[in-house]
Formats: sequence, C-alpha cells, structure tokens
Amino acid sequence: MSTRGADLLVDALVAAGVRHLFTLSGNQILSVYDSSIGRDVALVHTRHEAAAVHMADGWARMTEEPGVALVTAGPGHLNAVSALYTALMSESPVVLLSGHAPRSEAGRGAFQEIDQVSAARPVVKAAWVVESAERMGEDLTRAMAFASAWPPGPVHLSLPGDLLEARVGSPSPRPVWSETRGANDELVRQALELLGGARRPLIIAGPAMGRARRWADVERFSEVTGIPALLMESPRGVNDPSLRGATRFLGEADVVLLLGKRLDFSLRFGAPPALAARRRIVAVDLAPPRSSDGVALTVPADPTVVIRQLAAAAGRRRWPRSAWRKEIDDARGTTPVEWDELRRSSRTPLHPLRVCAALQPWLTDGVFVGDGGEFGQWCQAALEARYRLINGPAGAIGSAVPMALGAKLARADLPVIAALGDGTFGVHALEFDTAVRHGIPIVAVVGNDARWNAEYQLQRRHYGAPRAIGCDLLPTRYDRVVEALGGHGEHVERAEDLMPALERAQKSGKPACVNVLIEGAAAPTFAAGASH
Ligand SMILES: Cc1ncc(C[n+]2csc(CCOP(=O)(O)OP(=O)(O)O)c2C)c(N)n1
Ligand SMILES: [Mg+2]
Repeated sequence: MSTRGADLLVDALVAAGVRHLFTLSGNQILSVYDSSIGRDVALVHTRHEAAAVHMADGWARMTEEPGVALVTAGPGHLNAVSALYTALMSESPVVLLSGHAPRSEAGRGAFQEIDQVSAARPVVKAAWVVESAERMGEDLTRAMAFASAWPPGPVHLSLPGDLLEARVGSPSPRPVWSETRGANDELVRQALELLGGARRPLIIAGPAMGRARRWADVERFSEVTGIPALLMESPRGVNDPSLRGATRFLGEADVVLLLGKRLDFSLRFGAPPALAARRRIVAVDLAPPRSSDGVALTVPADPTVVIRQLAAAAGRRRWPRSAWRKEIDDARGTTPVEWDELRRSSRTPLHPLRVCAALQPWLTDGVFVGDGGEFGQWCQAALEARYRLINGPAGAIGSAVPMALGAKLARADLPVIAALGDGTFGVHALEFDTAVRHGIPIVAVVGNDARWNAEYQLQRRHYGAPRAIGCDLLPTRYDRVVEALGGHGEHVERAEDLMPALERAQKSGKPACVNVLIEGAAAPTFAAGASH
C-alpha cells in the first residue's frame, strides 16, 4: 500500500514516542485507526471526547511528554474542547487531533463542517488546519514541540479527512522549531539583589513549575537561599486548603518572586490584603505582566531556565538566615490539632478526614488525583502524595476518573487513587467501561454526601440555609454502577470497613470504586474570606 497522509501522521507519532492515542472514533479519523494497525501505538477508546483529553492530560502531567487525543470532527471536536481548558490552566502539554470536513468540500456545507480552529483558539496555545497530506507528519511534530515549549499547554490540529486518505510521496522533513530562552546575566543579578535585600522574600510558582524537574530546581534554589517556596495551582487561590496555614504569610512577604505565575484572580490580582501593599514583585515568565500589575522587575524569559540560572548565581552570594522560611514550612507542614480527632473518629456518616486517614498509606508512594467539591478539597488539604494531579486553576469538575486512567498508563507500578465527590463522579463515570476494556486498574474513592455540597455551602453562606435549593443528589450506589461495568465495587458506611475495602479494591486488580457515605462537611479554610 502506498503512503497516505494518515500514515505520515502515525509515523510521526511513533517517532515522537507516543504510545497511546486517547480517542473516540468517527468517520473522519478512521484512516488513522487503520494506519495504527501493527504500529507501536495503542488506541484507548473512550466514552466521551472530553475524557480522551483528560486522559492525555493525566499522561502528560506524569511524564512531561505530550499526551495525544484523537477525536472526530464537529461535535466530537466540540466535546473535546471543554477539557482543553483544564490542560491550559494547569499548563499540561496536550495535543488534540480532530478529524475535519474534507478540504474538497470546504465551505459547501460538508458533514460536521465548522470552524474548529476558532472553537479551540481560546483554550489552546496554537491551532491550525493541516493544509496538505504531505505536511501531516511535520505538522504533528511541530504541534508536539510547541505543546512542550514554555509554558507547556494544549495545541490543536484539525486533520481534513480527505488529506488523511490522500496518497503522498515521501516528504522531506524540515527542522522543527524549538526555543528555550534564559535571562541575561544583568537581570539575574538584579533579581538576586532584590531578593537578597528582602526581609521576608517568597517564591510563588505556577502549575507547571510544580512538576518534576522544575520543582526540584525551585527547591534547590529555596535551599541555597533560604527563601520559602509555595506552589499555587488551585482554583481557590489564596484560600487553597492544601497550602494550609502558609497562606497567612502571603500578605507579609516584602519581595515576591513569581515563577511562571501570573498575578491573576488566584492572587487576587496582587492587591492587598492577599499581598502586602508595599510588596515588590519579580516576575519571571515569557509573557510580560500587565503594566498596571506594579511589578518591580520583569524577567522576560523561560522560568525553567531562569530558575537554574538563579540557583547557580545564588551559590556565589551569602544569604542571611531567618526564621521566616521555617515558619512558612511549618505552617504548610502541619494540620490543625482538631483534625487528629476527626482522622480517628468513627462517627457516621464518616467525616472526610476519616477517609483521608485510610487513604494516606496508599499515597505516600502513589498517585493522588483530586477533583471537585468539598470532599476533593478535604483530600487536597489532608493528603500527601508522591504525585498529585488536581483539576487545577480551571476549577472544572469531572476530570479525575479519566485523568487517573492516563496517569496509571504512565505509571502502572504505582497505586493511582482518584478522590472525588459523588456529583463529580457522575461526569465521566462511564470511563470505568474504558478502564475495564483496557485493563487499567485505578481506584476511585467517591465521597458520597448525596449533594453538590460545594454549591450548597455557597448557598448557605450567601443566601442562608433556608434558601439552599436545587443541589440535592441521591445516596446512589456508585460501587454497583462500576460492578455492572465489570469493575470491582465496595460500599462503606462504617470506619472499620474502610481499610479492608480499600485493600480489596487494590488487590482485585480491576478498576475499582469505593463508595463511601460521608458527612457533607464544608471544606477547611485557613485564610480570611473564601473566594470560591
Ligand atoms: C465543569 C464545572 N461545572 C460546575 C462546577 C461548579 N461546581 C464546583 S464544585 C461543585 C459540586 C461538586 O459536588 P460533588 O462532586 O458531590 O462534591 P461535594 O462538594 O459534594 O463534596 C459544582 C457543581 C464546576 N466547578 N465545574
Ligand atoms: Mg457531593
């Protein structure tokens, strides 16, 4: 068989080391399915296009290699787009490949013909239609490189169905664009000067800086200089319960080093009291801050490079030691004393912290995937995990089950536990079917309070308990839903049944759901005034 556009695409995917295509089938992409036969790339067929993107996102965050989703044109593409927002806000390198109406029928009302690039544009770094069959491989390689370049994030390619099917000669690949930009020495010196002169300097890192090698570099710089570092990747921003008491110190910092972190809603746009009125900010990112942000020093460079430049140069200076870093680390590292009792409590329905206590042993060397609602916030606040994947600044609920599947494919050797509310579970529950068909044994722990509790709590606060409306659910047996799909189910009402249920779920070797009846407790807060 001579080479088709689809074959060039698959050649480029294999060459880039892509091992899974998270997909949902459709007319315009069947040529890619056909081309994948006998190749070293597996199709993971999902039940919703957004789930395919979340799986690619989970894979990407675990490996720092782009995760690739493949969906069909028009409605398939639009289903996928919402999930790109989560990847965008969490700075996760994802490539969305969508089939597209044939080039030969462009503008004539083709089946499922819409302006896919415009639909994707607000939630991607770049989007384009591949213009010829010959360019399928080259454009894919560019999309992968661009997704990984700073700041990592989603890229979309629309693939016209007729170009995928078209026969081509062998194209000669052109070199792929790539760029890593560091800062000049003078800016590095000025940044260190500002930090060195501070009494209470603080590093705040954005989502991608918190992953893998980048966070190790941040910690090394923190170690050399004694400047405390916090990662901010929660939609609750300065009220992120996983920062615990450390959030109290944000407003006391006099010099703040922002590493790939914007002065956005999560930092209350840098205004007091979230940050001090007289704080000075050093902003390191390729995208410049707004002039109205009041930034003292802008370093327009790739923070992954700059943090290493800073660490190298910092080693040649003397850094004063103070109690400031220890105070923040201690506040971040300790939980309120009243939590100890809640962790041990056997009252029913179970408190979320009781569930967390049972989960912790699995996560110390495991993967925690956290998602929406008050239960999710309790888990994020209480659990320490080797890997932590959360729905992130996007604040969109529903990603945890598919994201856990992507993560488990990346790290089959580690336990992967998704902790999520009952409302959130419903969004992509049917991905347990995907998990069963593909043999991906994750464990989902559903905190079942028969309520969309986060919204119920907001209603209580804003309008008063008597006016809480519309947010009830049923105490549904989600464990039986998963059993019906061929997975393992556990239902837990009492504290003493938690550990054995989790053990059976893990040992089953099947995708499992542990449905736990919990008390609908409001998420913990450590800072004054909740934002979400
Ligand atoms: C895509 C999306 N839809 C709606 C919301 C609003 N929302 C945030 S939390 C939440 C309730 C989640 O309920 P559940 O999963 O049961 O968790 P609980 O708060 O009850 O613990 C809702 C509706 C959102 N953040 N994202
Ligand atoms: Mg709930």
